[in-house]
Amino acid sequence: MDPAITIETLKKDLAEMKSALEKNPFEAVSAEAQQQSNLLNNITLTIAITGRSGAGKSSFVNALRGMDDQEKGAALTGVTETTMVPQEYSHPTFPNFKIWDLPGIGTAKFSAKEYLTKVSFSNYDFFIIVSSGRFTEDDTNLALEIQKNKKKFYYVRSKVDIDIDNDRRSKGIDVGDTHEMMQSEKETLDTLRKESYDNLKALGVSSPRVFLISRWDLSKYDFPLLQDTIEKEQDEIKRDVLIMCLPILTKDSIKKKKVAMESLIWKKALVSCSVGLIPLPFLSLGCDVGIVAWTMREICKVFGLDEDSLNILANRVGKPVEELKSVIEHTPSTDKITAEFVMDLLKRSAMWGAITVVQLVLYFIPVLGSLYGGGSSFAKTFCLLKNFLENAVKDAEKVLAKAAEPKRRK
Ligand SMILES: Nc1nc2c(ncn2[C@@H]2O[C@H](COP(=O)(O)OP(=O)(O)O)[C@@H](O)[C@H]2O)c(=O)[nH]1
Ligand SMILES: [Mg+2]
Repeated sequence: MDPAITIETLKKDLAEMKSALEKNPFEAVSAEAQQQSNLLNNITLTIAITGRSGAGKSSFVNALRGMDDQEKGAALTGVTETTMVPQEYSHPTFPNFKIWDLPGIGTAKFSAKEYLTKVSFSNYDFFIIVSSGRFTEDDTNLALEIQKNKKKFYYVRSKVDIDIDNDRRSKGIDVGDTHEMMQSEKETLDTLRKESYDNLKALGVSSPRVFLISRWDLSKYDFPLLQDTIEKEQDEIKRDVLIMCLPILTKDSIKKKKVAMESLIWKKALVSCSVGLIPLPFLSLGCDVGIVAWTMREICKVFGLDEDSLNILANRVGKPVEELKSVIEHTPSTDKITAEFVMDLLKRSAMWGAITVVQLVLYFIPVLGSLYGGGSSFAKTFCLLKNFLENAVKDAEKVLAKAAEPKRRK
């Protein structure tokens, strides 16, 4: 594994940790790091998708999980709902990220209040109300009730790709005419925005906010804005979980994941090296190599580089998984990332254990000297994880580009 970080960047990378340690005593930061370092296992994020039957709820559930509708374990789409039973769908690689496919509110004639009780509203972090056409009184009554219960909700207008296509056809625009196509798409989106706004206004909503999406391409239209909006309205921990778990759609989503992981790895490194404070098993070379290997596998999952994520992506884009794997240069497959693998890296990582790096870390954050190994284990572990992250980012970008390439004709 080639070093992808330099000493110059190290200082910047440790800034968050330094500022946390300036504000609070080391023990408090360490305890918080312990709690947060395992956020992908400890924190549950639960989203509820609701709306009329046929609105596109189940399809959206699958899209949020990065899945095709035909994937094993995918929510069934195109079926009429007959029961009032909410269905839970976990993320394929992060089981604590749960998306609930709720029955359409119009399925049985309940009031919004009865409906929310029936679907156990308190279980969800927020609601997404989906409609493929006009929103109805059922939708707005539900939103009001959600608000009364101090939860957040977001209106989503689905299937905008169909509206765009219909408008293009009715205007007689040729698909080869990129300029005309883009112009027509913009007009359709403007019309839909105005229509949804007026529609909700007429139903008594004071300042409606509607996000236009297509299940077939979450990187387009308003999905990125929806994601940003939800993230801003979540607390820091849940926001990071959301960022880590949502599918990689663009280079920007890779960037966000990187930032979220950066704030996680110093905590992981601290926990793995806090052996002077808390005795831990599996110790070798001054840090808990088990935690380090686990973190590396987590990084792979967050960046979609593990076997399961790659298979799901291959299925979604209709390409052989080997084609996607062929561009991964730096990240080993997750089954190879074991404690032995980490030990081997630590032994070979001369530069990261170098006196200059340790001195820099200690000069910057002196309290780390109280850790087992006088800070050198921390410096090594942190650099190792940071390096792994940088490499995973590079590979994730290549996989994203490969997945987006047009399919080869047979
Ligand atoms: N073109 C297009 N079709 C969609 C979209 N979302 C859902 N559909 C289709 O609409 C139909 C109903 O979707 P489904 O997810 O089963 O709706 P639900 O009853 O609300 O769960 C299915 O045939 C989906 O394939 C979308 O964004 N674009
Ligand atoms: Mg459904």
